[in-house]
Amino acid sequence: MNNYLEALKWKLTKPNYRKLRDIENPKVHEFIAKSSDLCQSKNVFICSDDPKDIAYIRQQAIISGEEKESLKIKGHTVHFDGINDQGRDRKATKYLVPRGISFSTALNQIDRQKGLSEVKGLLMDSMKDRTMIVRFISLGPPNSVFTIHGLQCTDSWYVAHAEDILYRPGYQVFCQAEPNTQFLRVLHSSGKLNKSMTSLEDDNKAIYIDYMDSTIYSVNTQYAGNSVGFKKLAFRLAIRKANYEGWLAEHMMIMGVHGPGGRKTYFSGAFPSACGKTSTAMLPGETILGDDIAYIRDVGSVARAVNVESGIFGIIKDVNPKDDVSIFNVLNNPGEIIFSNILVKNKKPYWLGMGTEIPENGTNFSGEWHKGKQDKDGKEIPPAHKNARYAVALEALDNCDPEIDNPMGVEVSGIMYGGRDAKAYVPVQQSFDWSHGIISYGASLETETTFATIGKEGVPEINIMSIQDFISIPLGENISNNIEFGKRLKKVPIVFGVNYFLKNKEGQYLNSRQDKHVWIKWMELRVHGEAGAIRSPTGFLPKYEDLRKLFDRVLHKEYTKEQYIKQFTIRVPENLAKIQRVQRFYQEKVSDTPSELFEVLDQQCKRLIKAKEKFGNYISPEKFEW
Ligand code: SPV
Ligand code: MN
Repeated sequence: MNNYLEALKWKLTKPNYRKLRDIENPKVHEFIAKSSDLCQSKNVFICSDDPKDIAYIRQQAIISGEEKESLKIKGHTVHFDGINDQGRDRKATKYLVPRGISFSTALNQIDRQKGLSEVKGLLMDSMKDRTMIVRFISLGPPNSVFTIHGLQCTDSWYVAHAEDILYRPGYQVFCQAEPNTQFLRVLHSSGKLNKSMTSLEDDNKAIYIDYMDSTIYSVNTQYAGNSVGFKKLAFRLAIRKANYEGWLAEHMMIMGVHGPGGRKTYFSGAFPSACGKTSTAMLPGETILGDDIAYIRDVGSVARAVNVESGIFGIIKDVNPKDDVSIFNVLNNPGEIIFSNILVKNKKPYWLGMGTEIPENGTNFSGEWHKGKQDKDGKEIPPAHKNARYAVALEALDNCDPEIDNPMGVEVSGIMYGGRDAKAYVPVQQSFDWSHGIISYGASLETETTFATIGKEGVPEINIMSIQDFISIPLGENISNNIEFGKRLKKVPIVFGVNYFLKNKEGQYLNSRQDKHVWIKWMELRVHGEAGAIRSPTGFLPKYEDLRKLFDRVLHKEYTKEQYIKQFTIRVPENLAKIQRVQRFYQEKVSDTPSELFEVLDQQCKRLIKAKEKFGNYISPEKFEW
């Protein structure tokens, strides 16, 4: 028996001791023992993959009050986060870096020693009268080339329960692994709690990433994006690992798109939070394999992808019976779901944009709520938070893709990038080649901040490949890794740029939410060479006739030439201004930008200027047809 296991013995019941003893990796014992010692937990619960352990966690989440069984439908519970803990907290999230290292001025970083003593100070004694729960997770399907092992210690039963819904169990994986297997570690504490069981000291929130030790510390927060370690926290470490090993860890959904003759073609897509990623993956008639994080590897010179997770932590705002049939049904039927930050009234959940009238009072993240209630700054509190969410297992959806646990992943034929861009990019376009797509759609992804992160909404920013917040290496390296990855493949996925948020001069959206389904079907045809395209300065555009047929077939909607021209007009000044912002960003903030990025953007500028000289500032797509 090693010393760490011995040291833990008095905090473990016999069954828990046995569970831990069956994992031979001494580093596992060490991390648990040191975490428990730092946080001074009263005892330690080791969660195996046994359904009894999982049921115990769920029950404790309710007994502790972190979740409430205040909803009528069986299996549904509600969790509330504190009023200042309703999204991913960028300010509180920092990379611990050794002295002399700098990733980019675009990232939050802190001297490693200083950060470690700060966060350990906050964690010290935080679990004094609580149980520390230990969860083992397999990121990606177990026993596959994609698998990464994860271990989290937390004092939140809610976090431990959410992990059960969102991730694949990993206890057996740890038991079977070699004693020296590498794994990611997360230590989380909700910190002091108030009467409603939400983190009290949110001013002292800290989410620190120690990449040197593959460890993440998170304290004084409960919002899942800051506390469920296998979501964005482990993702930050995975991006780093992927970069060094030559594969990709991406903020991407994965979906199977159904084409003519019953064929299915897989696409992955990167969108910043609250920009349509989940709703794309869930399109009716298609299959969803993942909605948030993908690992993509070169397997036999082909890009293959797995979903790192097995559940969805989805935005519930605007989920309505018309646009989101499948998930709306899931949310209204028995089954295990954790709702967070919604409004509860008469045992029913309510959220913004659900298509039903919302009551004027009830219980929400602010406690007892009534219309007109204000926060301490005099701001009106909405009935449900915009970033209210649901956590549900993917297998609850009737269109969950059957390949979800395939250890080889699925072959990715197309990759899409999309942000909130009101002005420049057309709704869908295909890149000229891999590098052009990675650079002018992925690395140039511009968007507006949304409610999914704490802070002001609607602020335009560059969000490289939609993973700006998670890149834990010099930013230029990440772009080079992407470019090189595609260049090594024999069968290169086609890269598309999409934009669901294009507006006219009057500020109205030019597309409806359903239109994305047509863009997806067009991409599927393009992958198989079954739709034409027009070569524009920014990429290949769809032809009107192809879209007209698809609108008719997919949405039973008439699609006029006028709509097409408005949506696919190349807006030269807006495109040039966008490129300039992107160039400036890389010149000022990313000292290791690969020269190819500037070359590709330069060529795009030249093409735009040439087109402008010939056709003017706003160019109908038909002008490029010949
Ligand atoms: C997102 O906001 O991109 C999410 C939820 O997927 S979070 O866990 O907060 O990252
Ligand atoms: Mn996400």
